[in-house]
Amino acid sequence: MIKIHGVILSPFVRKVIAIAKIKKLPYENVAVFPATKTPEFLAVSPLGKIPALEDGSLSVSDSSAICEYLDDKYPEIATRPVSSEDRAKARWFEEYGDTKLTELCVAGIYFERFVKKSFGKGDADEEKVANTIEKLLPPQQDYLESVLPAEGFLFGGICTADISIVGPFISASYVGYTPDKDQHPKLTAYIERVKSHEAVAEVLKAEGDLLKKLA
Ligand SMILES: N[C@@H](CCC(=O)N[C@@H](CS)C(=O)NCC(=O)O)C(=O)O
Repeated sequence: MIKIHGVILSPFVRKVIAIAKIKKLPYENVAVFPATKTPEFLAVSPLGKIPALEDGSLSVSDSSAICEYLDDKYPEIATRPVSSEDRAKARWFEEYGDTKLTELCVAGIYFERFVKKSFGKGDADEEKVANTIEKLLPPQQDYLESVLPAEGFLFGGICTADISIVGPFISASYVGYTPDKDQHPKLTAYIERVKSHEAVAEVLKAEGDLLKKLA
C-alpha cells in the first residue's frame, strides 16, 4: 500500500491525500510534522519537507511530483486533463495555487493566526494579515474570477489543479477568512463545489477532527 508522509493540515499534504482519495487508492498516512529532519525521514524526503510518498521501492517528495506520479501510475481515474494545451494550463494553475495563493492565504493568514499560536511561535502579525486581505489578495481574486468556470471544475472532472487553487482558501477559512461572495461570486461558488466533492469532503472531515485536537 502507498504511504503518504505528512500531517493533513499542510495544504501540500491535503493535496496529495485528496488526489489519492479521488483516485480511490488505498493509502497509509504517516503523521510526520513539518520540520522533521530525522535521518529516516530525510531518506524519504531529502529536504525534510512534507509531503513525501513511498510506493514500493520508490520514494518521492514534492506534492506536484507525487500527484503527477500517481496519475501516471494509476490512470484509471484521471486527475489531469488530456490535451497538451489543457495540461499546460493545469500545470500553471497548480503552480499558481501552490506558490502565489499559498504565500497569501497560508503564509499571510493561516500561519499567522493558527500555526504560530498552536506551535508556540508568538503572536499573529495582524498588520500582515490585514495587508494580505485588503491589498494583496483582491487582485488575485479578480484574476481568478475572470478565469474560473461558472459551473463544474477547471477541466471537466476534478483534477489536481482544482485542489491546488482551493487548498489555500480552505486553510484561510479555518482562521476566519473567506472571499467576499458579492465581490467574487464565481470564486466563492467554485471553492464550495471543490469542497463538496465527495473525496475532498472526506479529507476535510478528517482535518476538522485534527484541528479540534490541536486547538
Ligand atoms: N513544493 C513543496 C512544498 C512543501 C512544503 O513547503 N512543506 C512544508 C509544510 S506545508 C514543510 O514541510 N516545511 C518544513 C520545512 O521547510 O522544513 C510541495 O509541493 O510539496
